[in-house]
Amino acid sequence: MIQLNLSALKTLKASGKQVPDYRMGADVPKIGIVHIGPGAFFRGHQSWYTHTALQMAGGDWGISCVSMRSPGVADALNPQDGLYTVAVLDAQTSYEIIGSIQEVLIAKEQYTELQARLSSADTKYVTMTITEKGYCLNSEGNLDLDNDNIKQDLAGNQQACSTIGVLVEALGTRKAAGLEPFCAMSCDNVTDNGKKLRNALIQYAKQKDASLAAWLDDKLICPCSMVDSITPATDDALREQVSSELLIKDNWPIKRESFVQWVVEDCLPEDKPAWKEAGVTFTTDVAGFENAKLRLLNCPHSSMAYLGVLADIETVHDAMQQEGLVSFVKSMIEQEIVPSFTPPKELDVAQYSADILKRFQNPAIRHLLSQIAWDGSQKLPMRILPIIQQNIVDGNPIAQLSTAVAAWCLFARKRFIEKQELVDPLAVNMLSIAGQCNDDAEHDVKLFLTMEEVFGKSLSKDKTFIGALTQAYQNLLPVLTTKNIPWGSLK
Ligand code: CS2
Repeated sequence: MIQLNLSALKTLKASGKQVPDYRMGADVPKIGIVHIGPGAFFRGHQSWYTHTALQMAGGDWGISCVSMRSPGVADALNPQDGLYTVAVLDAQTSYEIIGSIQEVLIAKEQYTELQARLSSADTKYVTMTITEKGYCLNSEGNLDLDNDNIKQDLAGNQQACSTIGVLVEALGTRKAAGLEPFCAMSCDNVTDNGKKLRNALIQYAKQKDASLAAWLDDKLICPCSMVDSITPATDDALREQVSSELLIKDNWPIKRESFVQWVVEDCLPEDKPAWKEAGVTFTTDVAGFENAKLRLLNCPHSSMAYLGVLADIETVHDAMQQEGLVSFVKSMIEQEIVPSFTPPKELDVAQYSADILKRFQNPAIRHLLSQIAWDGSQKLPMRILPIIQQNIVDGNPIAQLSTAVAAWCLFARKRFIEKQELVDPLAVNMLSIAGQCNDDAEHDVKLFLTMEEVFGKSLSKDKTFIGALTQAYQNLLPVLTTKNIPWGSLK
């Protein structure tokens, strides 16, 4: 068993094993891209697209990754030259060694190097997968100036700890050096992700330096994008599978389904990797694709996660074996989600939705519902609540979507009752509310609706929503003790 690194690849190649790697024998490329948040999704998706682009068209685009919090990815990938395996687990299983990552920096300890990378003339793109909470937005989608990290960064007496603060510092350095801004690309499940990122950067700059904010408003390009591939967290089973299949020790392989899609707003600078050749879709209507994906994949995902965890169901595949849950999700899609938005003209919504449910059936992918349940306070405002708001305006039903929100409330209570960790930036608030619940539906729902960071000012006071959520909560309440979802009584 040899450690995965360039020399290991050369050995493997010499052995005749098919180990495609664009860096085999090539010079180490320039760093043209800095990526913030090198988690599993990025390494199964954008980093794979850039690697594929290099395989197809060559070039010297290399990625410098930045971990804003933990050293785990750096400790795993740096000893193996940034190389790692993507295992595609679907009807067929395949492995590919990805070579687009050149280094992983740890922001806290390597802040000077990080700023040097971001302000280098070579760096043309900064991409990010920092999850919904990483943008420090309020419920209106603007920069939350009361966010602890933003306040600390604006105070300016220590190195920045928020992505927004780190990027604006580097953009200021680029402006002073007479360079153009880098193109900043959000690759998260955030509605209008490029617009919100751009606004947050400019709103932050306005607090520090009005001329920088004006320069950014004039020059900064932040394309919107929609990203999609089901990429569960890595587990030891995958590490063992990769080492026995490839005869190498990969510290942190990635697994994902075969489906992968990246839709990017067609406003990028000319100079870019061959992403189009690699299969990236460039379009002016990202919003349509983003709406379709958030509403037809992520909304059902979260609904299944909270209902499934309440019923002690473990994975998405397991949930798809539960007839009651599947018919509830299908009915929610048809009755309440599809009527809520206008899809891109080229998208066959029925087929797209059916394909997503088929992807959820993938028996080779063990996607934990408890992982999808993370950060619900940040996900609901992106993937469930906007649909409810739209349906109220349009006079369309919201009962099943309200059941999904009620399931999130009861999920918080389950975590409180069972003293289990609740992974969410608002966990303290959620658990405090859960601890005050007394099974009176009106009382309990009123408590959860005090979370204006989640529900916003209008929805938390909307009588139609309050009524529907209270009814849904009442219907679902027995599950806290029975762990049995009363599918028949759910709308
Ligand atoms: C999931 C997403 O964890 C979650 O919230 O809904 O990560 C989902 O797997 C991806 O958006 C699929 O593209």
